[in-house]
Amino acid sequence: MFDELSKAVENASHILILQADNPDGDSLGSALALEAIFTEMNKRVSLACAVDTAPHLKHMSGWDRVQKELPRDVDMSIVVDTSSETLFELYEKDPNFSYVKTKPLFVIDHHVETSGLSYAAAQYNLEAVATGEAIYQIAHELNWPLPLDACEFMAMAIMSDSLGLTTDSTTPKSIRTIADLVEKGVSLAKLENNRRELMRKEPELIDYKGRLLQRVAFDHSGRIASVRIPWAEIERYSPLYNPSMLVIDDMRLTVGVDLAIAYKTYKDGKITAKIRCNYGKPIGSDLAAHFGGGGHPYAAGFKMLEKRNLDELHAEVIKKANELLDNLETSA
Ligand SMILES: [Mn+2]
Repeated sequence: MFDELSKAVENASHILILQADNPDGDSLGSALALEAIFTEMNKRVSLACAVDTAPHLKHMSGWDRVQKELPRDVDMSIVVDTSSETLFELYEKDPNFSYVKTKPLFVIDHHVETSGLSYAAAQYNLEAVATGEAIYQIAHELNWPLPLDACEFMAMAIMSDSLGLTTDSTTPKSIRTIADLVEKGVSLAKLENNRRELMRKEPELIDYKGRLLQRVAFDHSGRIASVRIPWAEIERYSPLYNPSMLVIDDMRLTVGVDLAIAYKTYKDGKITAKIRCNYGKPIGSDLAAHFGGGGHPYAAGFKMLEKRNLDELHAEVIKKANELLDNLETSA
């Protein structure tokens, strides 16, 4: 099944691993795992992504080897964790990407319901909870070497996309893959500790979080929790942490709450809203869409293009959320 990929890797001396414009723990872990595998096979490997690596992913050592610039002398490339051309908008404008596309390009992904990349030599869209799991399967079948760092990166990729093996798409095979990786020497405790070290917050953020929590307002009989973050606080605390992310999960995890909303007012007076819904109340994307935004059923957001009074806007949000929650309950 992976013949074409196997032959291309065998014949290549310089391999490029590409992440799309929305890098996450799975794509970075997968890229670093392939780098470790191919390095072990005495290949030269380059990593590229048009977007900066997010701060919360920097517990994966090697993240700083991911470059924005595309190399001009590769023999082949592998795109990890995406098969959508719209997610390569930034590189589409880069003349070096046209060069990359003249060489065999492979896709390793696990999102089965996508259109694919028209210029790919072959696409491997495996049924797996993460691209990390797909890579393990391919490496196993092709007898690629699996050094310990490759195993650690695959485990991090799988744990990241499966939220610690708790998502709906986690299968017995995903869990067996993790078991295999642990057998090969991966310490999940060590990986989790590295991740948590990076999540530590500055002491002043603890004080700020306390103040934010005191300002959480409850509407609609306590079913909607909201908080407002003014520009002065965005300016002061954003370099340390995203203020809404400090409290939105505590708000969502309050007994009786169906959805949590964090509003931010920017310097120009424009308002954004981040929406998080609880399990069984998937109204996030519909609510956001009503205000010109979008997202997923449980995580969505919008940005008001014109200046609005926040009290009035909030009243409209409550009204619409109320309506959507009512519809949900009558249709259930
Ligand atoms: Mn993924």
